[in-house]
Amino acid sequence: MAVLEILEFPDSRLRTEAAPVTEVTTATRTLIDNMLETMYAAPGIGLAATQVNVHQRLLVMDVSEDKSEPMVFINPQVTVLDPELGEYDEGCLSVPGFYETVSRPQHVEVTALDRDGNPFARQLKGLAAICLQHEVDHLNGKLFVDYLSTLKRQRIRKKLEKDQRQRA
Ligand code: QAP
Ligand code: CO
Repeated sequence: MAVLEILEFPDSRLRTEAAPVTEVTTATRTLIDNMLETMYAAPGIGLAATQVNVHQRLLVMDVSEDKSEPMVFINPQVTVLDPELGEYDEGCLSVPGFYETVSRPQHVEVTALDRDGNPFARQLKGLAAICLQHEVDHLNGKLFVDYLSTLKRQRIRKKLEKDQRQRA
């Protein structure tokens, strides 16, 4: 297994729309394992393939307290079950150091393929529902900072660009 490099805002590659996975292969499962290792190492609760510069519709999450419940979603399709919005202070491994309040539906159903390529459906509530929508946004080239004011987003962009220049 391997820890992969995570793209950081405002990298334009994070704006790529990911393509559906056409076949779940051993290469897909290797990518999933590496994404889980990368997410746990960070540590984080969710990671989309887009963030590791792989533009396929695939994401991993683990919102459990003791990091014992890895979840994998390939070609996820989200249906909102209750449109009532809830607020959550979201972060993102691609936007390190920033947390801002975002409103999203709190109860969704997701259909997807599992790591063996078998279809499944699951209802998610609370943090799991929020995290799933955040990760599906990545697959569509969208970031949580897009929900913020232009002023806040620019402030975050300038700080991260400075951090990135100092590391280079
Ligand atoms: C997405 O984000 C998420 O800034 C997953 O310095 C987060 O795992 C969805 C992280 C919250 C809903 C609510 C962020 C780690 C991890 C940072 C993450 C950081 C180190 C973010
Ligand atoms: Co994110």
